[in-house]
Amino acid sequence: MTDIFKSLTEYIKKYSTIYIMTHKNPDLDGLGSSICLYEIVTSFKKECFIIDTGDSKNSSVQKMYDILRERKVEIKLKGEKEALKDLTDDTLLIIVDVHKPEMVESKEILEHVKNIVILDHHIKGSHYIKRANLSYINSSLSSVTELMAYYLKYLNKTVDPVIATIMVTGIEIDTNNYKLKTTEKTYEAAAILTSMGAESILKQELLKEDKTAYLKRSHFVKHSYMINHNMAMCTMDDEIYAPKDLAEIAEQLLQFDEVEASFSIGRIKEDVIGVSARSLGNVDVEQIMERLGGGGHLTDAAAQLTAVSIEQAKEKVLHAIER
Ligand SMILES: [Mn+2]
Repeated sequence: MTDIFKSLTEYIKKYSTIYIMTHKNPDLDGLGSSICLYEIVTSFKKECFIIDTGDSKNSSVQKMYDILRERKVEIKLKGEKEALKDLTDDTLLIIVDVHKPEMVESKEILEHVKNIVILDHHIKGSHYIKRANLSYINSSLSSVTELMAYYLKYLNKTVDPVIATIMVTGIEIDTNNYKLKTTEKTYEAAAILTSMGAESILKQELLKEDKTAYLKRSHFVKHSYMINHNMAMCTMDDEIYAPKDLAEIAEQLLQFDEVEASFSIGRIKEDVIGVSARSLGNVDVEQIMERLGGGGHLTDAAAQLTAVSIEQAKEKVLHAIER
C-alpha cells in the first residue's frame, strides 16, 4: 500500500483545492473515509471540501453530522451548484467508495472536473470512471475506511476520536459486523482506529435504530423464503418503503444458513417497485440486476421496475435469476 499512499500524497500536494466525493446515498464508509481524508488534506494546508448534495437517506449519517457538530469537529461541505461554480483546473476530485460514473454523488461535478483520483474497495466492474489520473481499486479491502486507517498510520497522523469512531463504524457496516470481506488487515485497521480513541458507546449510538423500523424489518425477514437451494427472497406488502429498508432486509437474509444470495422486493414509490440484492460473493447479483435494467456490484446490486405489481416484479426477478 506504500506506493499508493506515496502517489496519493503527491497528488494532494500538487493541487490547491481538493474536493472529496463519495457515492449516492452516502453511508458511513463513504463519509467516514471522506472525513478522514478531509483531515489529512487540511493538515497539508490545502483547501478542502466534502461534496454534499443532501442525498443521504441513512439515519446513521444524520446522527454522524449531529455528533460532529456537538463535538465541534468542523468539516467544510459544499453543495453541487457551488462546487461547480468554484471549480478550476487546479481542483482535484478524490472519489471514495465508488468507481462507477453512474453511482457517484454528483455526475455533474465528475463530468466537469479535470483531475480525478479514485479510491475504492468494490470489485471493478466493466463500467468505471476512465478519466482518472490515479485509480486504486482493491477488492481485498473490507472498506475504504480500512485503507484510510493505514494511510493515517503511513503518514504518522491521528484523527479526533469522534472521526476514529465514525471510521470504525464504517468498517463494521461494510463488513456486516466483521462477517464479510474481513481479513487480518481489517482487524488491524480497527485496532489502529481504537488506539486513536474510537469510542464503543458512541459507535453504538451511531448504529442505533428506531425500534418500529427494526420490528417491521424483522416481520419481513420472518416471512422470507428460499427460492432455490441457495437464494432467499422477501416480498414485502404494498406500502411504500425506503430503498434502505429493502437493502437492510436483503443484508439480513445473508446471515442465514445456506443463503448465498438474497433479494428483497418492495414498493419504493407510488409506481415503482424496488429490488435489492445481496450476495456473499459466489453469486453475481450485479448481473442479475442488470437483466432487470439495474446495476451495482457483484455482492450488492439493485433494480427498479415501473408499472408492475410486487407479484409481477417477483416473477421478473425469478426469471432473471433463471437466465
Ligand atoms: Mn464501502
